[in-house]
Amino acid sequence: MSSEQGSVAGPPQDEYRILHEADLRDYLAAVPAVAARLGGAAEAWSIGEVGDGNLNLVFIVKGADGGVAVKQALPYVRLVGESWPLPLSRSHYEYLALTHQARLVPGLVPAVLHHNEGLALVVMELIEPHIIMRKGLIAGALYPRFVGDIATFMARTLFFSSDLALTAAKKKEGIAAFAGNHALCKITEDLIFTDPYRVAEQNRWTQPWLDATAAAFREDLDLHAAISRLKLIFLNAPEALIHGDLHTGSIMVTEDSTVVIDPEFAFYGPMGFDIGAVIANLLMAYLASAGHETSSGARRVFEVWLLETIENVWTEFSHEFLELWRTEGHGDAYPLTLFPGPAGAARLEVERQAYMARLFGDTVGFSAAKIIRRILGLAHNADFELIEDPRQRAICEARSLRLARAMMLEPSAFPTIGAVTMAARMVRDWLPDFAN
Ligand code: SR1
Ligand code: MG
Repeated sequence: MSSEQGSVAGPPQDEYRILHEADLRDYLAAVPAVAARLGGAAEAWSIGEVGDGNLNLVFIVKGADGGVAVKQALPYVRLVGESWPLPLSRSHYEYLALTHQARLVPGLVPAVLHHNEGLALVVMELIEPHIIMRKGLIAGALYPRFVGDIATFMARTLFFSSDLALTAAKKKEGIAAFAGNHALCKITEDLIFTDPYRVAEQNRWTQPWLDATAAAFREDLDLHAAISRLKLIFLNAPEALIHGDLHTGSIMVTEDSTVVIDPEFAFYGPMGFDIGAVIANLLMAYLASAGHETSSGARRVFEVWLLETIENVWTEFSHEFLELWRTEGHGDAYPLTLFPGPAGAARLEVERQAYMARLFGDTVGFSAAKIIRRILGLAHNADFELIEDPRQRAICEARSLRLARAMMLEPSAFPTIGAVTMAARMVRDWLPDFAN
């Protein structure tokens, strides 16, 4: 029995075991903060395992007065099984990231009610009536709050963990605190930056239609150089504490609320990896949309909204990030003493714009990498997978690969987010050879 079950966090507690329903009920009943939130008799609580992600168990528990979500890390990759072990410590990093984010963007992440290191368990408030954003996008739903919320989430979490806001000492302490999460980084390094470009047992794609494209990606040395440059940035650029897996399956939404979940891949890495993840997943939702329409043009309003959303994500993020830099840029980078007077202020502003242009370039590259991995690598996404007709699915995927390949190989053709959405609009009507 835990000595600290009433606290949100404490030292390593119970010895690890996979919790099943009865076990979980007894465990939660002994955590006062959780039992109070659920209310009523523990025997009457409903408990259901709802995890549909690739790695963990997720339980929804409901009582007379309220509900909680319980996430427990498994000692292996759920998607693959026990043959692929994975450290339980990811739960520790998820807890660290969630509590850090809660300070910076309260309301945009779930509140942590309890954490048990030994059990690799985090109990959070139940986010209701939200749904996973990816499911909403597949259904063609519009989310008017999303842009403002995700722009704020990214601007504040990235800025306040960067050298623009922190002293060098604080920044290095942050890097050290997350440095042990390297097994999760390695998943990204392999599944996103390496495997889709080589023969790898776990790769898969929509056959036979994408066979030739997959082979071409495995042989394209320019592409291999481009993805390797991006991999080096991922390995080598601890710019900020990033979420690390910010796809639309890690975002819960209603029309008027957004909550970002699942930061177990968090570490100090390149900011463009998070921004690129959001943009990539919106681009895939856009290019998958044709596969979900019941008649030609039936989802046009949704698709127009998606393209506007993609543009606004970058525009609002960059606006908010720059405002933070101008007003709260007290970190050790760009010391204000080096930029005195009006001439100094003007020169620093030029530098800020150059910084954002470089960050946008990273974002475009990472966005492309995120698209390619979902079509040629191990872990696919439901946007495409739920297109029933495999040939139609392959058409949507081929369009996405064509766009992603151009974004990765010709960054100078994508100097603005408008250039990205324009290219997406053009490729939406392109037909691959196998479709003719
Ligand atoms: C084996 S894990 C595959 C993917 O699931 C997670 O959500 C990450 O995106 C990871 O790359
Ligand atoms: Mg996840």
